[in-house]
Amino acid sequence: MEGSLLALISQKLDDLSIEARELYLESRVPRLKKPPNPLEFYRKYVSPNKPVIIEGGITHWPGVRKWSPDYFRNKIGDQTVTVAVTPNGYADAVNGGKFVMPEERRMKMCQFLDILDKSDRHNPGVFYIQKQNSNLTEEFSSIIEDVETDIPWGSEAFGKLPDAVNFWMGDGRAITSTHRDHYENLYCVVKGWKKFILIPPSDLPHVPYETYQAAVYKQDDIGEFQIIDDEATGQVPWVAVDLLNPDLEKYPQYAKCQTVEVTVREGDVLYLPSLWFHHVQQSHGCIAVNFWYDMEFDIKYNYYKFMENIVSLAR
Ligand SMILES: O=C(O)CCC(=O)C(=O)O
Repeated sequence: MEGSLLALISQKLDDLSIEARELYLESRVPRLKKPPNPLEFYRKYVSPNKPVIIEGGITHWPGVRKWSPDYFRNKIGDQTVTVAVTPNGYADAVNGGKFVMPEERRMKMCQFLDILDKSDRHNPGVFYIQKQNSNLTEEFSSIIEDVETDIPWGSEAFGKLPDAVNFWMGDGRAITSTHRDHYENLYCVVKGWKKFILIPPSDLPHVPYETYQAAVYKQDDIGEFQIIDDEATGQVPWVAVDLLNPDLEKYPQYAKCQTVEVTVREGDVLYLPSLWFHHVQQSHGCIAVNFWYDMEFDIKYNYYKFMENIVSLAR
């Protein structure tokens, strides 16, 4: 009886993701040529929880013309910044059966730029400015005049100012592993490009999860990276499948996910709705700024949490 009930629940969860595709999801992320007005943005994208690209949405920012390694060297070269360092480009990702977080280093911006342009060859590892604590306002306040501190049509649609504004810059080998956030995300590429692989929240039943011991990378005296358990953080549930090389023998249910790929180019804005899974790659030296608006904890959130509970029963 229990087995047949679980099979029935699994079938209904499959139906849910198929129906979401039939009813409202698209196989490609639509592209707008100009910023939407707040009402249109809310009605067509935020309310149905659908991603969209706004081409050229930030080309009026002075940073799109001005930001470059030379400009940063002159303007903020002596500024101390926080950098995530890993041996392989994967920060906050599964390695060797553990969930491994990066070593966080504080260094001058000019040192980081030397490492990025390879004029400093003494630093093995992949360096990525990716601290998500509103680091634009905290660590990059001297260049804030080159951008806007919110996206006006977004803030009007969300009915508030962003909860965090983050600055990202790093190595082309840096990859953000698949995860989801409870934020509405307006992701702006200032230089280079980012490639997102997206999975809609309705595919949650097919996204394999495992629980891993948390750990951090630590570079030792001879330059090798060790993985040290982080007992305080304990066990972390994380997406178990590598979207670039999915192991379908181990995780056959992943084959039912329908991923959508989208490249965000210089000057473009991606609206990444809350709870969508995302995996991110980038061009070398790519610079981005993103705005996180905490999602509404409304009926949509309630339904999603309910689905999470049902999925954990059926797994
Ligand atoms: O740009 C990246 O590497 C990751 C972005 C991301 O995960 C986010 O904005 O939530």
